Amino acid sequence: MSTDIHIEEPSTASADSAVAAQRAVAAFQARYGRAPDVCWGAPGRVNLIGEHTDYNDGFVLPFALPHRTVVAASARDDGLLNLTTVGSDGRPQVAEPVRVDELAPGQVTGWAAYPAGVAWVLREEGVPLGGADLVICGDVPTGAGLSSSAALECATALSLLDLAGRPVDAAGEAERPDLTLIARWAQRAENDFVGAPTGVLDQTASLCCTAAHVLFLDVRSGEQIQVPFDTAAHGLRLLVIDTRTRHAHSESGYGERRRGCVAAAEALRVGSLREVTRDGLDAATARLPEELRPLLRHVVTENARVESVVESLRAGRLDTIGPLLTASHESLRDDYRVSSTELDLVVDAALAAGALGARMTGGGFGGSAIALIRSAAQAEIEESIIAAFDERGLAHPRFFMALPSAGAGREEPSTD
Ligand code: GAF
Repeated sequence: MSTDIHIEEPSTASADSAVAAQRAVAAFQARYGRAPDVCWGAPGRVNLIGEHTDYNDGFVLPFALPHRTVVAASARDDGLLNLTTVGSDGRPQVAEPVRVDELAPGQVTGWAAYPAGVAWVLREEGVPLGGADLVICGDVPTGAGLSSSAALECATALSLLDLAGRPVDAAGEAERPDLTLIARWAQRAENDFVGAPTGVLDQTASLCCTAAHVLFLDVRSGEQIQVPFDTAAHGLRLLVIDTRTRHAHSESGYGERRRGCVAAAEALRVGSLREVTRDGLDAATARLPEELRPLLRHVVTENARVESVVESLRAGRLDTIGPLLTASHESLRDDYRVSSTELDLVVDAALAAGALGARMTGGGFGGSAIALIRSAAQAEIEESIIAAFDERGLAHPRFFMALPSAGAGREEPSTD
């Protein structure tokens, strides 16, 4: 989902969590004249496949990026929540202080609504929160469909829980909330406080992914399987191409698709579109009004594609998943209609230059695409994409290689 969180992007897409943590701690020190009590970080994500399936109770397959949002925090005893975000230029942006016990949806807007929303949910859930000072630093690209908002929500939740004496890494702690529950709380902050009707994909990815794996999540049952994803072992790379575009109708388009899925499920008298099987697709399609049929087709075929990708990965056939990624893009473009000119251009140019598969990732309407490529072909594929953008007079996209990285956790600031 797009956000307007003020975390400036690095000019290159390098990521080092210890450096991000050090920046957060230094910024906290500069603002408050003392070290923070706690420091937690949470990553952005790439969704390998399984798009717009999470709010249909289906399957998703994300991995965590090395790019992280870090929150350095200390408790206050006066009930105030102070929020500061610091861009890569070191420039702080300070939100209007709010009282934790007065937080209510709609009261805070812009980037500060995400951490404030998390404090609101924790308070509603009975977590004992006094006030807190939070300083936020990060390098998750914003507005790129790489889940910067979930990274901020999750890092905030972990920091506030730690301040409240309920850290997630406290062994033997009976009151310790699990990561799945925190993902639901962070989603609730986004849905009910910020007002974005997103699913639970991004928050689960940020909290639960592990290095060198993609995470299979069955949203209906909550089942999670860590599936090894080692592109290098196959001479491959996963390239992320950030189109640096975001289209004005992205928020309304997302909500519209989600409402369409609810209407289709109601018409079919099922709890969610997840209930429709591949074998039952034709019969179910025939029972729907024309305009809802493509939504159903996308959700059912996308769930099947996720299962096929997982099967291939578990069988050690990572090099065969390319066509499934491309088929996912075609379905999102033609049936779900959430792609964009720039995303289609990236996918077409990457495939024409030899990518094994390519697709948009995330909510769509702009943002990023991914391409599975042979390592030796990276320069040629990037050049082909740039040439396609030049030909259309479009601003160049930004490229980086995505390595499945660790999920959220306590940060150890670099001592350099
Ligand atoms: C956005 C949402 F936040 C996710 O919940 C998910 O629906 C995704 O779009 C599409 O798969 O990232």
